[in-house]
Amino acid sequence: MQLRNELVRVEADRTGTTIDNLKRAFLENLYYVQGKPPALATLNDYYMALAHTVRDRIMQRWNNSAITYTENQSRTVCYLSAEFLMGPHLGNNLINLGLYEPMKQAIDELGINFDELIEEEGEPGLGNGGLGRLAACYLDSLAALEIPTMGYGIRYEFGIFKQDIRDGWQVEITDKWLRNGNPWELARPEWTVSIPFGGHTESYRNSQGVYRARWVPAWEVKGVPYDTPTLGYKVNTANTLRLWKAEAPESFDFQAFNTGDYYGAVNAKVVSENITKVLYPNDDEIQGKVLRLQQQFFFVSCSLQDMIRIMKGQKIPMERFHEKFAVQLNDTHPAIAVAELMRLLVDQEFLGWDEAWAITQNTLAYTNHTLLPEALERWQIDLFRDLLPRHLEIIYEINQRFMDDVRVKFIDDDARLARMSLIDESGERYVRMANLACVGSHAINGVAALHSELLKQTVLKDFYEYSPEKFSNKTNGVTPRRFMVLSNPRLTQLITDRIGSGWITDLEQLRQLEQFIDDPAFCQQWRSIKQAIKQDLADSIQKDYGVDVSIDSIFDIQVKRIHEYKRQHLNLLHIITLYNRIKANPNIDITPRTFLFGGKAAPGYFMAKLMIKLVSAVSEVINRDPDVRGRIKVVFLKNYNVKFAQHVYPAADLSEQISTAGKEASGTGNMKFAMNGALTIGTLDGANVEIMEQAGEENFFLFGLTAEEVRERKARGYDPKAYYNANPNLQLVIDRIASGFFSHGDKTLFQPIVDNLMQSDPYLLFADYQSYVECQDRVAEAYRDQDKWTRMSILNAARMGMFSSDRSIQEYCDDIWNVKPVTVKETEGFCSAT
Ligand code: GLS
Repeated sequence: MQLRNELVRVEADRTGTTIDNLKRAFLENLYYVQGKPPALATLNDYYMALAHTVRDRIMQRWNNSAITYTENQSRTVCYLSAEFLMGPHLGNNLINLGLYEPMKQAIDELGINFDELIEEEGEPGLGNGGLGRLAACYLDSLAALEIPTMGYGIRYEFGIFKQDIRDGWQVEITDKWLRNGNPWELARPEWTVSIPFGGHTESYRNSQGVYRARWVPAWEVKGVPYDTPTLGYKVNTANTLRLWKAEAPESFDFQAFNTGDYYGAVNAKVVSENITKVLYPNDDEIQGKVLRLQQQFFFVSCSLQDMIRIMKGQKIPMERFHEKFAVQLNDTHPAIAVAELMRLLVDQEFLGWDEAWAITQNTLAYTNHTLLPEALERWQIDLFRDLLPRHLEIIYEINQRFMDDVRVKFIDDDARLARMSLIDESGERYVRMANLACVGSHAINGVAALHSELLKQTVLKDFYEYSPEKFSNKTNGVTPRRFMVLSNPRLTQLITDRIGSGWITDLEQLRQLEQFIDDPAFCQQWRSIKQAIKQDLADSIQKDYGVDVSIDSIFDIQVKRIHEYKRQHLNLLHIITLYNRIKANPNIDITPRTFLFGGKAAPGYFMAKLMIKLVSAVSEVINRDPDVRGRIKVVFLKNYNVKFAQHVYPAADLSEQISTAGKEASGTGNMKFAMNGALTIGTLDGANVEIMEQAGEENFFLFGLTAEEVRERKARGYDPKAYYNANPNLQLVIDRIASGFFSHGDKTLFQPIVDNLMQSDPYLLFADYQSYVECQDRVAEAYRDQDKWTRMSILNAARMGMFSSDRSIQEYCDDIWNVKPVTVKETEGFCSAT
């Protein structure tokens, strides 16, 4: 059956963009999609009507992109990631469509508060933090750069938990983000795939009498794709984020049902659907649970099978898989793709091993996102074999060939062979996913210059020595559309008034702002915008927490996942130091500060949760102590997420990037703060190094040991007590915590933190304490000269051009993916594809 290729004129209510069109479209969607007359409509109904009005205006671009890519058989980037932390879609889509202002006007004219509708949208929290948000920024830039792209991931029914704070403790609440429906996605059940699990393998002879292997799985689940468009900024490109939902096969229950085992039959359905039920809430740490491996294999197999379907649909021979697709592995979470692509090509498409291997290596590339040993993924052999018996065979085969190559390249070096093997045999046996990713990829990269160097010197040293040509650095970036244009409209306006709007897609143009640092009017505007944004945040803090904060204080902000290596507790040591100074001399002249914290702790991470409790405990004492006289305020902002982040970055004066050097792979919050004119206090860690290089040392508050010094200090035998004994201020801080001063006299509550620091201090807080406090004193001093501070703020923003994700993505396109932009054609009406 084939529709005649007729041109259909589309109704203005679907695509029109005059204020009148937009108003009519909104009312129509309210009536016909939400099924509500205005008199009965809720705020959510209004939001949904607006979302549908926007979605209608995306469809033409989305369909035209699909048609263009299909007709041109375009080379396509497939970004495989277990996490996509997209944030709210509505405002962002309006920005990318260039419809933000007209839509605001239309909605306001209808007497509805547009900003409230924007705030009404929840967010799909399908990620933990930086890694998932990076994937989202990259989709934005890929579309902006008109690169044909598929994002592939998991449609978790429950995303990252909602965080409440009760009595100072984190409480986790499930995130039912799909409760009110999701207007941004379309289910595509027609492209459902089947995912096998368990069972055994066997060999058989094919019709030519050749032995082949075959997997006889014990069970299977269906993968149903749900598509969300990802728009490029003011271009026709609309790419697809395809997230997979696990469902039970329709026929699964017949046997059990016929034998009367109704419960067993239904239970099988529950088990299948569990696979995509919930996101594991750990950042920078693995969860060695079988369900996690199921999730990984599930979405990888769904995605690779989908690519094969697309190849066949476009009649491209399978030998050209690597020419059609560039597949990026976002960390090792999708590393099973190495074995799965081999299985699909060899067992199902009947390619020879060597040809399949060349295709696999040429297709895949791997990004490493962390050096932390607790994040290196490995799977127990038995668990792995039970779930993926054929993949274990394939991995053994890859390993045997690989070991043979290493053996001749590095002769008589058994220790090296043992380290590089895909199988860890030092004790209990494991499959090493980073090794698998390295061997199966043609390119390997870290996410900041320092991190990429350390990768070569430490965790991936052997792989670097074996194939140095595979390694490169791709420093992370963030999208200026969401993190400047959408979240900071006032600054965006000021900048655009001065230098035009070219910077939005070419962030280096912000350099032009440097010419205005001696222009008092510009500086004054810059400063008053910052103050106005701080006032908005202050108002919301007053409303939500009942705490008064002054916009004349330094807004000193640390928002990120709570982790010992990120050292929120070092920040606290400084706060308590200031407090002790005030207690010792209540009339001391200190620069007022508002310390804001935000971030989630992994539910099973005891120390991180105790750190949240310590922030709350310290804030309770300080905020109400009359001696402080409001000069210091401390607030823990609950449920930090993308939506809230958009209000936080623009309001910051000071960005805390204080991880132990060598531990933070890159960081991306550091970039978002600096773009919005915050100054950074930080260590030489991750991308801080490059941020300081760009901003200039004189515009950056640097403290602490370098990664090299940290290594030396540890090698020499680090003794935190020596620092404690030598530093009376540090002593007083620790003693106050230990004494129960912040815990209503309870000496045991924070003892785990105190003991950890006194006995081992694995993240060297004590070694960096003095340097940090002195640096914070320089911050306080600098803030007193508002003119100078404002100039530094402008220079920071002006020099952050390289941290646009457009730059990062351009580098991936040129050096790793070898992919070029494809301009999507514009049509007036729409027509059926022929
Ligand atoms: C992370 C790193 O910890 C961050 O430093 C990095 O910015 C981010 C994106 O590359 O990846 N790795 C991880 O497991 N979670 C992260 O946020």
